Amino acid sequence: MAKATKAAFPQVKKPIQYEGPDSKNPLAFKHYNAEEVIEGKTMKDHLRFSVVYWHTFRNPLSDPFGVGTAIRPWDDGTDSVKNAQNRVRVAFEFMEKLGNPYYAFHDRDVAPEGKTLAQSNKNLDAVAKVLKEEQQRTGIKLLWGTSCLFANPRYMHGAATSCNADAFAYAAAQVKKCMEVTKALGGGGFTFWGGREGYSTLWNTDIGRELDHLGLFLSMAADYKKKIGFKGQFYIEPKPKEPTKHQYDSDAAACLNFLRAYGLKKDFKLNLETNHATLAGHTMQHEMEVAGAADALGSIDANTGDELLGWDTDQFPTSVYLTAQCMLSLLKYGGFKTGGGNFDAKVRRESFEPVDLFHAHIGGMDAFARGLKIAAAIRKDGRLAEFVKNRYSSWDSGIGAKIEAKKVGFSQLEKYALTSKEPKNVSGRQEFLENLINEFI
Ligand code: XLS
Ligand code: NI
Ligand code: NI
Repeated sequence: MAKATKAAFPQVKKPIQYEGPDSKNPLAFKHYNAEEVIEGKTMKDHLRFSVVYWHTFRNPLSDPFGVGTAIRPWDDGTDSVKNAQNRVRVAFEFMEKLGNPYYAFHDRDVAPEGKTLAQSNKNLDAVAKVLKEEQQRTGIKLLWGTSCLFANPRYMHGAATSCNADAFAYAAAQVKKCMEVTKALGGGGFTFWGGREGYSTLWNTDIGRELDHLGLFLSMAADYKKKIGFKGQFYIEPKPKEPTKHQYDSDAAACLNFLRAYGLKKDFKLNLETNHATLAGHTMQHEMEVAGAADALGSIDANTGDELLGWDTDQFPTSVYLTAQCMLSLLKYGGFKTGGGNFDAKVRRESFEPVDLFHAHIGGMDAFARGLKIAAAIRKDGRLAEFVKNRYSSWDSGIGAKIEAKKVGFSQLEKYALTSKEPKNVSGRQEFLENLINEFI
């Protein structure tokens, strides 16, 4: 099948090129040079950029105070399957020109929801057919699929944690289908963001029961994954609030605890999102380190919030300090295996033209490419890693090594403390280290 009939992005005639840091061309990369090799791997393979269908192709750019402003000339304004199929071709034209290797979707952003579940499944199949054609035509791959279990009113009380068992069943059926489609499209993963899995008031909520149901739901998903031989990675995406007052998957640590409690740790990794981290009162670096240390760092939703706004603004990442921190943690834990740098981000309501989608993604890709270069330079320099290593050197021999090897208990330690001098501390050198990092920014 052919591409979208009329070019949807006439300002961008050919793929965005790398022109280097001195370029003044707004439609060129200044830092993202896909084939440039860093630490033995191309930038493309390190960063594994992914475009999200929901924000980039479905977000009308409305806010609680006003209607959508987005101009998307290819969209005929209907909820038809035909319009959805045409939009797929536009999406792939965009991604071909941008040069990102991956994309991600929710079942309900790619295809319209029908009057019945059977009709919705049929619609999804009809659109997935075009997704497959376009994937084959362009070589762009599906990073992960996910089910929208939060927009339809049937999920107002949650999906897996709904008080209504019928909603749970419906959600299971929806995930089953979406997992099948994700598998058919060769998807690298499947994400569970806990849309409305949480509560608005404790007066009507049985937390224990709801968490048990969430555990059951995810176990069933893992069973079904094995049953159909879907090899993709499962991810949980932490977020502390919004839309509910308290989301059960509040942060990386809460998710890890949940996964361990329900015996699911082996089946899931985390998909961390910067804006969710900050809503949880953490930095993204904190979340990445918590996940990395638990061998659960799977993928990232590469966006950012606004320090002065307390909600999920899902902005494109532009802070090099942030991306350098992300890339340092990522490289430290061995890089992406199945995951990627997924731009779960939307242009501002005032940036309503199609070309703004290019500016936004180019900026995010360049910011991460710079972060990668900075992180690699810090690692090559070695002073930071050396400092941390030395800081823990008391554990490498003597009593520290004995503790780590579980060779001593409280009695031996008491004996040791009674016969040793007062523990001698050395400076943490925070300011020295902050200055060191700034040498590279
Ligand atoms: C919402 C989430 C969502 C997930 C996918 O805040 O970030 O977009 O990434 O369901
Ligand atoms: Ni997200
Ligand atoms: Ni989000």
